[in-house]
Amino acid sequence: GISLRGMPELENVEEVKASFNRHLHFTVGKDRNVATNIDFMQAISMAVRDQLIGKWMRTQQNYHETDPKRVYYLSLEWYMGRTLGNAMLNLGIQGSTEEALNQLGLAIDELEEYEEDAGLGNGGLGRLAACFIDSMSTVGLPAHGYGIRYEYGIFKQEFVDGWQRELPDNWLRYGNPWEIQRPESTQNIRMYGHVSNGKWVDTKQVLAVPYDTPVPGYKNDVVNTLRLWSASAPVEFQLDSFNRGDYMGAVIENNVAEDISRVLYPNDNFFEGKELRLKQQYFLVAASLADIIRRHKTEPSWKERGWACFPDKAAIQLNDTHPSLAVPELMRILIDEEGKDWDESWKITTSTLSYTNHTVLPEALERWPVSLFEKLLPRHLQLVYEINHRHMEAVKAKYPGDNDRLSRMSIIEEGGGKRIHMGYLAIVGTHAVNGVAALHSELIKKTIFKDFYEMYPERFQNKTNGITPRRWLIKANPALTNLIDEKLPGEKWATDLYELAKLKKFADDKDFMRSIQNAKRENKLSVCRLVAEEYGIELDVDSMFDCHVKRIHEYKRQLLNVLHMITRYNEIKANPDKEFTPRTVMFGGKCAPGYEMAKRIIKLINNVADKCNNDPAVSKYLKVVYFENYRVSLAEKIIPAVDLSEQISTAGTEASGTGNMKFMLNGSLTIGTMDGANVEMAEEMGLENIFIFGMDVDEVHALGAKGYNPHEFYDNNATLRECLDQIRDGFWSPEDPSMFSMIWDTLMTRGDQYMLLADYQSYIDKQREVDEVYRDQKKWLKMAIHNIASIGKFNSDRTIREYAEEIWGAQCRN
Ligand code: DL6
Repeated sequence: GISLRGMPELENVEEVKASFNRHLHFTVGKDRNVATNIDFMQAISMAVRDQLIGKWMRTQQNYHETDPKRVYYLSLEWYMGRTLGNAMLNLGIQGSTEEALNQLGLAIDELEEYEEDAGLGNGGLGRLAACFIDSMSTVGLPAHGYGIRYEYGIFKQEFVDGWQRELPDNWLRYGNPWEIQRPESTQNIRMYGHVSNGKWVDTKQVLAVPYDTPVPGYKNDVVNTLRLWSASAPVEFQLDSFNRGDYMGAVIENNVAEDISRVLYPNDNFFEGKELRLKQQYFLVAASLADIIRRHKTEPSWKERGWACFPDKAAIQLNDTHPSLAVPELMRILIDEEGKDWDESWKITTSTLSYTNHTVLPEALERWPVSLFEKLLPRHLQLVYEINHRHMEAVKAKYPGDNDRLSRMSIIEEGGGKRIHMGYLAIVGTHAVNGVAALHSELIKKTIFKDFYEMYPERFQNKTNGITPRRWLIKANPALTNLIDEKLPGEKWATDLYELAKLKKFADDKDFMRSIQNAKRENKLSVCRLVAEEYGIELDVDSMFDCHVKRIHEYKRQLLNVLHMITRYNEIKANPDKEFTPRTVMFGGKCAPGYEMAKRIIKLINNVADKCNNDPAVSKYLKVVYFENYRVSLAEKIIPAVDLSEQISTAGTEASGTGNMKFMLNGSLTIGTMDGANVEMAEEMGLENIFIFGMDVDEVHALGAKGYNPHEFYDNNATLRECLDQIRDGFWSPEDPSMFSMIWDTLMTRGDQYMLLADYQSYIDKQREVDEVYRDQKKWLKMAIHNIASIGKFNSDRTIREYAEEIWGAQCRN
């Protein structure tokens, strides 16, 4: 059972102890008398880091010597969470480290809690990048991640009287033992200015300083690099102010340049067209491309073939359109700096770049105002116009006379202030576009990118998302890991999750079922302790843990879950003698600070929680917990303890979801719609092992076309009407009866965009069925085992191998 954690080896234990002591004394500069837990955490982190360095240097040296095709993953978000536990796991030294610290009277689990999450992401998109980089190392891809080293990551969420309050996430305050600054690889980035005689002049400068973090593969000696750029003002930044003698002013002005990497924009699935955000995007793209090109110019293949070899040696993946300035930037480098002609430059650009789309929501699609773009990047604007001109000519040639199509397909949108459609630019400027689940990849071909699909069908692909089993099973859930290990000895399954299919034969095995049940119970008890300590709420460990964690967004329909809770509350109150299946409904998630409706949804959940938890007649059957500040490290604690996973977005809105996969891997059952990757999960496990309800995409579209009217559902459903009236009339906010009128309005007078009411009854009915199955633990456990055993496809190693093979043309060496 202990094999995956790494058996403590005596030699290793002694070495870890010595290294820990050395770092505590000489790096942290403390002795045991004055060291704090943060000091201990940092000392052990550096001791572990030391074990990565040799493998890291050997890996990079090997890349240089063998000159393989490299993969570059460009992302504005890297939601890494904590590093220490993951590094120990991938190195196979969890056991020895734990033992070493034990001998010194310290507990590794406790020290790990002192590490800040690297919260450089908002949600799914940023966490996907983090899972991908773990997988890229594990499958042995020569890969590099590029991003921004935000000084402040995603804000810390706090509740004040049930309302969300945002606090700055000063994650670097105590230093970051995992990063190494590389000032010698600093890049000079230019912005603003104007174009004169085809030359970009009078630009402002900012320095991009790289910080590298090692990313180990799972027990394979591969260590890749995540390179994050930090903005720094160049000495000459305010030369004219210096010349004017304003020394103090000049130094203070440096802040403006350094603001570029100050803070992550806290929006998930929402485009905010701010100048600073555009600067961040360009900063990442310009620094990364310059760095990539510099590297390739030192490789042997370059000496022979020059630029001709570039597309054979580099594949650059754009994580959504956020880094899609790579298209005009690479063109600018090739034409303006390298003296290439348009056609050759275009060939190199499009064959090197590829683009992943992560959403069809119109409010999330990036459309930069031309005026803003021109101010910051005047030369790039010229190039975008030229790209569009040639693109328009190609459309004309293929569809002569089709002027509607021509204007629909323009990268430059006219009317109401010109805008650049970055999705269109990304499709035109790359050789591959992919969606993130089968349904989503089909949808983009039929909806937002229909015309582009018709013109370039061969560019469109699907790459169904995945998650890393190392963090989300082995690290997060040792109880379940040990059980799997007993049944599937050897470590094959840790990288090949399809191996778990072999567990199907134990789905009816009484002993195995009991072990699965016990493991879940153990995890639930940990969460009970956490909830008791943090919130003073006593949970019933035997109640069904029903969990809805993700960013708060109307399309994800946390409100539909609220309607279910209120329905349940009303039913319990109306039937004081009836017995119900006890539930603990758990929520977690932040909302964008400016998202008013989402803020009210959070407050409503907290008010419902208060009323339920404080009414003994209700709370024995229904408790509600809203976890504050949901983040990667908290997800690792909560997910293994969940019985029921809520994945209830309106069909066609959630591109994939990845939380859905994390729950499935940890033996939770899912209640969900036929949306995103839920569809493929259902396909893998069979409809008999998942609770699917509601309209599918076709039904959603048909209802929209026919004309959706919330009143039809309100008028014909008394229990639904009661819930909605309570929300409108202040039953859930007696202190301010009109508090939730915005919610009523959204659902009843503003058209209920996400069709909650249409799916309400089907959701309630399905929840009844869930209750019934939960009371039949034998059936429940059998379903849970089938979930775990059907997870194979959702391993991010599988996803990455597909990208490598079908988009990047790069070799996985493991
Ligand atoms: O692909 C990762 C993740 C999906 O699992 C989610 O379904 C999707 O909502 C999310 N998309 C975004 C889009 N943001 N922008 N732009 O975060 O991607």
